[in-house]
This record gives sequence, structure tokens and C-alpha cells, in this order.
Amino acid sequence: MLDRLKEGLQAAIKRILSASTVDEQLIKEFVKDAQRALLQADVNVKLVLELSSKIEKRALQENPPPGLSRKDYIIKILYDELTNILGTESKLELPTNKVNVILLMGIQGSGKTLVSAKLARYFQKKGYKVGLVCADTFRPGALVQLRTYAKDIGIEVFGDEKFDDSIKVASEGLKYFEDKKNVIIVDTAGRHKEEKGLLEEMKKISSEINPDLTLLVIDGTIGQQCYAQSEAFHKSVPVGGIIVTKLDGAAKGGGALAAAAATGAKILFIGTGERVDDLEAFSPTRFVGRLLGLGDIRALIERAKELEIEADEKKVQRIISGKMTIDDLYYQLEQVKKMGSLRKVLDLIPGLSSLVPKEGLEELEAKMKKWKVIIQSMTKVERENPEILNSSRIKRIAMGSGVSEKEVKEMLAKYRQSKAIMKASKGREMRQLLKRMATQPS
Ligand SMILES: Nc1nc2c(ncn2[C@@H]2O[C@H](COP(=O)(O)OP(=O)(O)OP(=O)(O)O)[C@@H](O)[C@H]2O)c(=O)[nH]1
Ligand SMILES: [Mg+2]
Repeated sequence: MLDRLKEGLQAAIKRILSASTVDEQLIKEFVKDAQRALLQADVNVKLVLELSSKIEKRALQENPPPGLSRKDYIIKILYDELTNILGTESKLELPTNKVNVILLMGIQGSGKTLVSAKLARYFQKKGYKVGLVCADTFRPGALVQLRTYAKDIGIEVFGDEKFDDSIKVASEGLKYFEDKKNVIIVDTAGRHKEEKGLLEEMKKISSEINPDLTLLVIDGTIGQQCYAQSEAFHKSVPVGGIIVTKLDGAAKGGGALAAAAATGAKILFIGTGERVDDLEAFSPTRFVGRLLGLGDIRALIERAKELEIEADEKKVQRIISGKMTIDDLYYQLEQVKKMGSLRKVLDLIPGLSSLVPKEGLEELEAKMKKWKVIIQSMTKVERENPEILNSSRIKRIAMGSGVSEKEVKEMLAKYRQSKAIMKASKGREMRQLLKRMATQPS
């Protein structure tokens, strides 16, 4: 599945792993490799550019946690960022104490009928009692097709060749299965190439049967066009999840997945073949792991996570024990940024939020941004031994970071202040400190 994308990305990884030294040029080449592979898989250009500039920036600027090599860290960054564009991890769990109605929609040939059977099989294996409803009254042979799939897996199908009203079939199907099944899957027509008529029909069926879950089936071979298609459907009938089919052998599968995820809808399943069992619950982490060669990177990712946690703990220990360095201060500032805003951080600490006025917080956030730039203009030696910062060094740092000398001094004063408080209170007065930092004029 997605063999070319896999090959391309793995070639990028190989380039990193086989290099003797990691420098800027190597990172740029690595990013180019990945870029090329993604573009070939029809991932949207804008998305690829955003992704690659993020990867490049992180690979150049971030330091691996102690114990992890720079090379491994770069691969971890690729893994993180690819996972990110595929959306969040989600699992489809249906309650067992009620009848779950699932409506499938999608344009002609996208794979709805086969997916109906695949889903029926999926839930049947999980112990649900499943019924299938054929609400495709348009295409001759639709019912026979569904029955053929269903027969092999022993699933009952509701439908009749004589029916010509899809809305009526759908609602009668529901009534028919209501008392004996707990998952009812409704397959619909994809007749109109012209989407408008199809969307109208879906709206009507949806309001008639009021499904618990509406799934959109999209053909993965259309690549990034998935975006426009999901948007169009979502506007008519809210889509609860997407199934991207035909990813076996689809050269544009990568683009299809990225585009579907970019709409904000969850990709719940992927179709990987023509057999009823060729359906996989979709997990971005597992999927990217496989693209990059899971066997090789699983251990790496786990180790990287552990080391990051370990490094975080060490830093926190150091900060609390009053041995905080300027790098630790930078780390704290970064953590705040990762969380989105200072307000969010404060909200995590019970009772603290109400103590800090909003204006003080905004001002502090602006200052923190500046502090980061100031710290970036310091040399490693200066960050480790801030006491060597005399007036000429301060002047240089101010020039380098585009701030006044007063602001550099202010940052240093805050650093000393928080270090001293941490030391005195052994971290107990973290609350106090945050309050003071936010409210005190400096
Ligand atoms: N290789 C492969 N083929 C698939 C996959 N999913 C569907 N197909 C094939 O795509 C074709 C169309 O599938 P259907 O399930 O009939 O599609 P549909 O959306 O119901 O089509 P209409 O009812 O005409 O709208 C069939 O030949 C399927 O076997 C998949 O994941 N992999
Ligand atoms: Mg069909």
C-alpha cells in the first residue's frame, strides 16, 4: 500500500542515517526528499510546504533529548509532523445497548456497497448483530451486489428489486431490523456524477432515518480532490467520519488521506482491497509508522518519548532545586508556548487563574516572547554562566535581538528572581512566583 510514498520517505530516512555528519545541508536535502515523495503522492502543495518548513525548522533548531542522537531525533520529527497532518487518533465505538444506524454516502463507484459489507463484517466480528439495507434504488444490480457480499459473511440484507423510492426503503429497512439488530448499515446510491442531485437525496434520507453516524466513502485514487468532495458532502449532511477506499495501489493515497484529514473530519477506516476483510481502522500513528518502516522506528519513537520525559523531569528537578539555568528558563517559556497560552497553563493550576489579572498576563506573554529572542542571541557559554554578562555583552545581545539593553537586563533580573524563589521555597512557591511575575511592574 502506498509503495512509492513509502519508498520515497524511507529513502529520505536512509539519507540521514547513512550520513557521516548532520549539518544544515543534509537536513535541507532530507526535507527535499520528503517533499518530493509527498508531492508525488499528490499531497497538496501548500500542505507540503508548510510541513517541510516545520520539519526543517525543528530539525535545525531543536536539540534532541540527552541520550538520543541527532539523526534519530530528526526521524522522530518527521514522524511527528506526518502524524499531525493525518488528524487525531480516534476509535469508533458503538454502544451495545441500542440500535446504531449508520448511513453511508459517497459518489458513484467510490466503494460504498463494498464498504457496507466490510463494515458489516467488522462489527459482526466485534460481536454486534448487523443488518444491511440496500437503499440504492437507482443502479440495477445494486441489491444483487450487496447480497453477494453479504451471503459470504452470513449477514441479512433488506431490499427489493421492485422498490423505487430510496427514502422509503431506508425507513422500512430500519423498521424491519429494529428489533433484531444493533447495527444497521444503510447503503445508498451514488448515481449522480453531478453531485447536486445526490446531495439532495442524501439530505432527504438523512432526515428521514436520522442516523447515529453518517460516513462518507471517498475513493483514494482521486488524491487531494478528496478535500473538495468532503467539503461538499459535509455542507449538505454533517459527516461523522470518512472512509478512504482503494488505498491498495493508489499512487495518490497519501494526498487523499491528507486532504480528507485537512477538512477536519476524522478518517475512521481505510479500504485496502476488494475482499470483505480489507478494511482497517485508521490510526495516524500506526499508519505513519508503517510508511516509515514500523519495525525500524517503533523502538526509536518509544525511546525518544521516554528520553523526552526523562529530560523534562530532570529539568523540573533542576528548576525546583534552584539550579535553574537560562536554558531551563527558555525551556519553561517553550513549554508555555506549546500549551498555547499562559492562561491555559494557569488554568491548569487550581485557584491560580483568578489571581492573575488578564492585562498582566498579556503583558507578560509579550515579554516572554521577547525573552526567548534575547536568549537565542546569547552564546551557549553565556547561557550556562549568566554571571559573565557584562555591559558590552549585554549591548551585543540587545543589538542581536532587536531590543533595548534595559530589556535584556530585565530578563536577567527575572531569571535571577525566579531562580532565587525556587531555591528558597523548593518549588513550593511556584504559585506565588507566577503571580508576582504577572503582576509586578519591573
Ligand atoms: N482495490 C480496491 N477496490 C475497491 C476498494 N473498495 C471498492 N473497490 C472496488 O471499487 C468498485 C466500486 O465499488 P462499489 O462498492 O460498487 O462502489 P459504490 O460506491 O457502491 O458504487 P455505486 O453504487 O455505483 O455508487 C468495485 O469494483 C469494488 O470492488 C478497495 O479498497 N480496494
Ligand atoms: Mg453501490
